[in-house]
Amino acid sequence: MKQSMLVFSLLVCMGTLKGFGIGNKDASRKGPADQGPAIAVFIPGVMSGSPIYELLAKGVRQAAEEKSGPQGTVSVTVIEGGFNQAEWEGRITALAASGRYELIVSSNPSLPAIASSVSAKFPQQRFLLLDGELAGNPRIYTVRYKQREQAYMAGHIAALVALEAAPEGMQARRIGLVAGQEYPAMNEVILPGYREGAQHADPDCTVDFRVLGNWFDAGKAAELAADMIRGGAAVILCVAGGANEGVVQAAFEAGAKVVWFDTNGYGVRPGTVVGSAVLYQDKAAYEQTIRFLEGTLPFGSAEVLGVAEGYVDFIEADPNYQASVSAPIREKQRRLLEQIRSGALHIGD
Ligand code: RBF
Repeated sequence: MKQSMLVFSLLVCMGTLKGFGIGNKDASRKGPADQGPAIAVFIPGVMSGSPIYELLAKGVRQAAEEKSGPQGTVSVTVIEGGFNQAEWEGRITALAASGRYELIVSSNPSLPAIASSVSAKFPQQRFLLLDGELAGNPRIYTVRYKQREQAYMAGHIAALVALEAAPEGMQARRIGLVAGQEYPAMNEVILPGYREGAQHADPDCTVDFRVLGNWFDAGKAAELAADMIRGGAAVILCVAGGANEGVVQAAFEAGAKVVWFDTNGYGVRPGTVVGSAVLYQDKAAYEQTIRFLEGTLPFGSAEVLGVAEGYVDFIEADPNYQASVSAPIREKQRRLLEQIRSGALHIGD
């Protein structure tokens, strides 16, 4: 009796795995027979206030819901890794060592190196990593975004708004960028892309770049932003996670403007946020999780997605954008976007 029960549950397990198409799995790693695959979403930081992480969890959850049904439930566990980056590898190692998750999903440029190191110790563990790049590890699949395009669009709108706000004849136009920390994608892609986009709109525009040193201190971010505004920055792009709200508050108080990154931020402070250069990370997370559950995610490869592929964009269709940005600026921004979307303007990687 006991043995036939065991055989029965093994068969159900195998059926479940087959139904999800994720194939060559070790059935002993499964939970109860009615359970489908288990996915861990590791947030390198905290979710609240970090648009890119909110989108990640949303996309994975949506895929899991869609793929749950009579054949089993896909479970999603979201784990916040906190702001101590030295602890992330240990936390991910523990997730892999538990053997509970068919897939660990995460997002940020530092994750591929961490996952590689964990992968060497737990070679059965598979990873889906967004906002990072690594090819050649047969257990890791990555998606990176063309953030030079995203930053270029942000810089273009920022410079146009700063130019319009500048007093007649004023020579030195300035915009700002507040980053949570310095990292290669920031220093080599986002900052230069922002500057290039700005100078496309106004060749005399300069960028005041400041680094906060963390992804949460809104008070310090507000002080930084206020100082930048006093120094002449009329528009500031914020890429500082939970600290972004400090930048918005300082800009609001001083009558300056903000450009938002990753999600549609016009509603954060209508009239102060004048641009939203976004990533469709929810869409990427959803699609890649679906591919994993269907057994078609090509582990070992690295994809790079931008405007042409439909994962990087600038939001124009928002009443707050239309209300807070003048028609001539919106027209110039529209023309730039058209050039990027059509491929007439190639921004590179
Ligand atoms: N972006 C956030 O919005 N919140 C974070 O907590 C955060 N932490 C990061 C930690 C590291 C080590 C690195 C390299 C990047 C981090 N980012 C964070 C930036 C994120 O990867 C991305 O560049 C920005 O969200 C812009 O798309």
